[in-house]
Amino acid sequence: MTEKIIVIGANGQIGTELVNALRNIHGAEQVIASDINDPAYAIRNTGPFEFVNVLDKDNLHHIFQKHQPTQVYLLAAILSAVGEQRPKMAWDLNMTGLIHVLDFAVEFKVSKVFWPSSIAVFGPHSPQFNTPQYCVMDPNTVYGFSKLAGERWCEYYFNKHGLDVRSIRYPGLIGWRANPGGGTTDYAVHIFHEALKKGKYESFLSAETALPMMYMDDAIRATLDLMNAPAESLTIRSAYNLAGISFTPTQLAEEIKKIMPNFAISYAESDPRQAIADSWPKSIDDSYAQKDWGWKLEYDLPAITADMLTNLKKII
Ligand code: VAH
Repeated sequence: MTEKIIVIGANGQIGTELVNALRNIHGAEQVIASDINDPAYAIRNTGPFEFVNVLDKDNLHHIFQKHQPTQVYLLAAILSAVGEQRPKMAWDLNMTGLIHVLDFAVEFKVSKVFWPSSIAVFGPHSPQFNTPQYCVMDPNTVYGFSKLAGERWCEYYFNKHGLDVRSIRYPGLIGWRANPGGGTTDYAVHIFHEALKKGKYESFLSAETALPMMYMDDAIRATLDLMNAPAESLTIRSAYNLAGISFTPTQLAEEIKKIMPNFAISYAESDPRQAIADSWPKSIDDSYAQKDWGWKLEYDLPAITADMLTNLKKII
């Protein structure tokens, strides 16, 4: 069957990479990039584009009516740090936007929907190490509990409406093709840009703040592996834990110094994102993803560091 895929939030860190990956697989014309803003440079003139505001039901309904999508990827969201500055806007976009898309996916019989969750669904009382798929989840950021509630909605639409919606609890994502947008893990991308531009970087997270991270190439492959898995093999309809690799700003700086010996890292006195990071797990158990759809990580910290510096050097 010829797929017709809509990516909503195509300008974002994940969206731009997903649009390119999906266009390489299905052909540019089969993948409609959409966003509330003009197309980002990374996807401009590479295929069809629509303006979409997930909070405008008429606009969204028109796009579903016009394109009759077979798959929808909803990536539009406000992330953890910005979400604490604009809590009501974050809740509205992350929650109401999701429900609009779930409803239209049912109405237009979309065969598969993808929606990103995050390790931000865990909180201060969740196990901090090797955090399991099922445990206490008391997220204390609007972003975190909007993702937790979103997981509940996804599982509800699967059970009540038979909608094949799939999701992943992404760790922090690191990539060179598009910048992150207002998260707590953004330091792990900014550090590479600053290392190449200035030879130094002031981290807004403290030296020993360990967080689960993942290279974007792994994250995109995981997303497509999950979406291509046979429905009957999936035992999780909230969102799959995905571990990535855990490291601290110090460990990342040490890895950069192996390639750029003069690079220097310093640490900000205090930053509101530190409390968010401290509420998140330090490492994740992703055995369900390994069992259900054969997940296997490829990029470790040395590979991430080498690939980021090699590619950013060409565009900075
Ligand atoms: C954030 N990049 O920092 C996102 C992510 C696990 C973190 O969800 O908000």
